[in-house]
Amino acid sequence: MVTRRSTTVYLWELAWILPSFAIPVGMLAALAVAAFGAGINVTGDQGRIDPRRVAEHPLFKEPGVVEIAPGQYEVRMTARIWSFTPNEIRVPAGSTVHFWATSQDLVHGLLIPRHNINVMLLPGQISHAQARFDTPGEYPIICHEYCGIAHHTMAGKIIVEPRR
Ligand SMILES: [Cu+2]
Repeated sequence: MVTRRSTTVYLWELAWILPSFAIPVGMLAALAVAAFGAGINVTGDQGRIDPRRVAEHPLFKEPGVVEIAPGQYEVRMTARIWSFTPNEIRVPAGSTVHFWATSQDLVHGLLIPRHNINVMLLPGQISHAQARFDTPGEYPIICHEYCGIAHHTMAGKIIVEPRR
């Protein structure tokens, strides 16, 4: 007598097993695209400093914009109620800007719309993020962590000048 083996069970198993492989593989691919393709990165542990002595730290002694290499700029930024220092940044189009920022008092945010900058600024925690500015124009720098009564006034701007 020949016993017929039904394949139905295997098909159902496959129907569950395949997505259980495909979903994590798809998520891993999305992560790789976000990290390496779109340049989305999370800030790592760039170090902690005493928030009361931010002004003494070599990185934040003189907040401002420094050209570190051709087309590469470093912004050393401090945040406090309710302002960013510097609050106006000028770079030529095509620049990569490395932001080093920290907060001197409470939790602030550093958000630059249409760019991959979305950082929480914690008191005494050094944050780092970088973005490329290719299109000339004016981009707002926004504090997007509620930081008190005048939170809505806490803003700055990045002016991307046409390439000379
Ligand atoms: Cu703020």
